[in-house]
Amino acid sequence: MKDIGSCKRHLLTKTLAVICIICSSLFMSGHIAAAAEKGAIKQVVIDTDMGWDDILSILYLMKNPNINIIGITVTGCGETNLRWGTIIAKTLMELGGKTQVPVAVGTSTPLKFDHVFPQAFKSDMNDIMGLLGSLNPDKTMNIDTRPAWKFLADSIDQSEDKITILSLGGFTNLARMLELYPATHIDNIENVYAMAGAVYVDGNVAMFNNARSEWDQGPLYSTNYTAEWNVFADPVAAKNIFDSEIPITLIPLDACDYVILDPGYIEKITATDNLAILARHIFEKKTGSSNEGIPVPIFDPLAAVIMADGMKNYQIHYEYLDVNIMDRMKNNQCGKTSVVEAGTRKIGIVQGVSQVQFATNFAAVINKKVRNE
Ligand SMILES: [Ca+2]
Repeated sequence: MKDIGSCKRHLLTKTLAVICIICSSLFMSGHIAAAAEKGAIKQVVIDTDMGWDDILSILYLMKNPNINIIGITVTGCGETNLRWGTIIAKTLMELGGKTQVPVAVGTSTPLKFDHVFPQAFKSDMNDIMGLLGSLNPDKTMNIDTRPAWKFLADSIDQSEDKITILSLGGFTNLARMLELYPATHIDNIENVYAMAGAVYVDGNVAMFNNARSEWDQGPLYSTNYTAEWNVFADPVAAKNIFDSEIPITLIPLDACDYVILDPGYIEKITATDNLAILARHIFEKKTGSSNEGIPVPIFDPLAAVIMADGMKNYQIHYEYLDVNIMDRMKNNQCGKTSVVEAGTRKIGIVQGVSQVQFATNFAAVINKKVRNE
């Protein structure tokens, strides 16, 4: 029979051991929490053609506490002319007090072909549908001296944390990086989230071309019912990226078609800072005087919200994809993205998304206070 002193000592030892375990697990969970916190903030380069939906995406990301924008790279192969796209990118950073974020300039020349948005449309986008002149930021910044592809390569190579790339305007800048800087440490890319492609649904080239007579550019465009614009703008660049080892998550038209641009978004924006007001005005313009006369998906902001983990529930599956790179004047399918049997690396394809979840998260973030001001 044990004496009472021995029992007490035993109890004390056991209690101390339990306290130690609790302390150490608290300490560990503190470490894990800190690591999770650090890991939760994504280091993002936004590669963009600076259309109306790119701007909405950037405004959302500038206000998103989970995102650190480490640079903007601009392409002139999409919705705006390169010079104006660059001015808009710079103006947005100035407007949000983020003049430390570099803006680097890409190119207006695709790897192959000359598939362009009609200049009448680009001219409307070049001054943000008439809104650019009203933006008067009180701080100014310089443009980065490196071309977009060098900036991308440097950012990927030099970052301690993995880099996330949000691709909103075709793959020209990224493809040039692969071509000119093949030694770039692409294993330091967490993922490329790209609004691009139409995998199981129709594309949007013919639909857009045929929506207005001043946008009609002939049969290369008017017969192309399969390609999505960001791939059509530089099909070879898209093919090269799909054929690479880079991890990719596509937000194609298959997903975007669920989230149609709607005037209902306007009343959800209640914040009154410069960035929220601009977002509100863009929704007003794009559903008003600059509407396309056809149902228009939200496009890029959906990719931004998914990249920023703003939507938890959506369908994604993984396939090898190829891109058609042959132009023809009848039944043109250049830029079509197709599932194929084999390839270098499977690509994540987002399909089913919730319009309600998108709208809720987008409004919640855009109504937050501006950070870093
Ligand atoms: Ca875009």
